[in-house]
Amino acid sequence: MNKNLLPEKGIAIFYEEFFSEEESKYYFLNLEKEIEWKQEPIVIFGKKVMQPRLTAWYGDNSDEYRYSGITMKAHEWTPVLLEIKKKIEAVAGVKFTGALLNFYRDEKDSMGWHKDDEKELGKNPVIGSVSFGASRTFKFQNIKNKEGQVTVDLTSGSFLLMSGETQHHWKHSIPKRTKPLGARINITFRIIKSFSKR
Ligand SMILES: O=C(O)CCC(=O)C(=O)O
Ligand SMILES: [Mn+2]
Repeated sequence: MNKNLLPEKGIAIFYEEFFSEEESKYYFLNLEKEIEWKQEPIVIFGKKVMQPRLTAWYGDNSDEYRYSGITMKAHEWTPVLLEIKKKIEAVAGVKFTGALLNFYRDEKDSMGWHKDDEKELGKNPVIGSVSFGASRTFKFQNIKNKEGQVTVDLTSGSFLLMSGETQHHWKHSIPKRTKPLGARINITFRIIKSFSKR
């Protein structure tokens, strides 16, 4: 059985070799080529700065999704994204309706501390996160307890499933590294419960 990585107040189940090495290589090459990767600005403390990675947003319909102060318009699912989505849904027991994709070009690309708690995701979001390419360290930090930190190596072909109250009590990040690393693709599948009116 796959165990919960979190000691309390949330559920994060890690499936290390969810996809085979061969599948993972194929998915990496396909996504690197087929996805419309872009470097987008993000608003931090009211200031626009470029995100330290490339991103893309894919989903069931062409509605817009707000994420950290920016609005992204969904591209239509590609056949490969639908194939990956189907495989993780069989284990997660939910239907995902959108996915945020991240391309970390090297060890200098990163994602800062945040919670996946956009109101469009509802009260207790289910987030299915898959990784291909270079392994990166993923950190959880308990928001009340400084000592509460959990680290997991997100290896190629791994699947991390977050649910329950995780996004209320834990922040997560992908820190920059100093050791040279190759590229990594991450897909975080989400369920959009409501669309914001603008
Ligand atoms: O790259 C990762 O594993 C994390 C991505 C993430 O946290 C997000 O897209 O919200
Ligand atoms: Mn996140």
